[in-house]
Amino acid sequence: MSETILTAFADGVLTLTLNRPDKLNSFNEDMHLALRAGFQRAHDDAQVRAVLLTGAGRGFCAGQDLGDRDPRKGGPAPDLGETLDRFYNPNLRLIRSLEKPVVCAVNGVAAGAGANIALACDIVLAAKSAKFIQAFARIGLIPDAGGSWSLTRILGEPRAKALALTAEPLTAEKAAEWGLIWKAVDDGALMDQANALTRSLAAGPTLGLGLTKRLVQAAATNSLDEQLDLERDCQQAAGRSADYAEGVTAFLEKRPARFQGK
Ligand code: T3D
Repeated sequence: MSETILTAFADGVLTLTLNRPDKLNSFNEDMHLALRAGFQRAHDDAQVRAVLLTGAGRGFCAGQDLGDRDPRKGGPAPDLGETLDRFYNPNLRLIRSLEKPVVCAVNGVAAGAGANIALACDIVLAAKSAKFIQAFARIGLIPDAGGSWSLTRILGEPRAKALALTAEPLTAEKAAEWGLIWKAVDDGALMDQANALTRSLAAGPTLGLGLTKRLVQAAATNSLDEQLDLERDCQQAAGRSADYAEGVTAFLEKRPARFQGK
């Protein structure tokens, strides 16, 4: 059986490629667990300074493998609350809590939970031909994998509701125009740009970048006072890092900095 997640490591970048191209990289249990192992490695391994998530073949990810949910096979209705708890939500939490940059290169259609896993990443680049589809409404489900949260926070209720209720495809360019993703790029340039971006983040002051991620995420629920306190604490930690000393020294010596992520 082929691997459902392809893993590669170079220059501080852990690249995780969803690899069920015949099914548009839709999720089965094995792929959930392999993705979780990849993000857990990113948490545990100090050599990993940034993560790049992408898909094999023409799609990024079509969400849940619906072949595994075929009601015609009989049996009781599945407990989808349980599958979210067991499979989707742990991966969402690992991505959001990882204090290292996660870049997502959306190489093709991103539907259902596939779209929302992309949106959980820190910087999303998408091929211009890619589309984001909140496909849940087509099959009687609700937006999961954090979609009801991220769509609403990023886009506001009017656009979040329209996308979720209609399941209308959103082009990559429109997603970028709306601020849902960072950039839509020419298809042929996607992986070069995503690789270059992730490598440059991995070579950066990743301790400070991780703290920055924590701050931006906390801002959504913190009051200004809470956020000012958190900025103080994070700046205190950043100010004690070797990377800060190196950054200032490199500036004064007029040379590129050599950051170590600590
Ligand atoms: O169940 C739980 O645990 C709860 C969690 C749910 C999370 C969810 O993600 S629910 C939403 C599930 N996803 C969908 O509803 C999307 C289903 N797919 C599509 O609507 C379309 O495939 C796309 C719009 C994504 C792409 O359309 P198109 O025309 O480019 O490709 P296609 O021809 O439909 O698909 C190509 C192949 O991939 C095809 O297989 P075949 O006929 O060549 O053998 C198709 O069946 C397969 N495929 C695509 N999506 C899925 C899939 N197979 C299984 N599950 C899929 N989700």
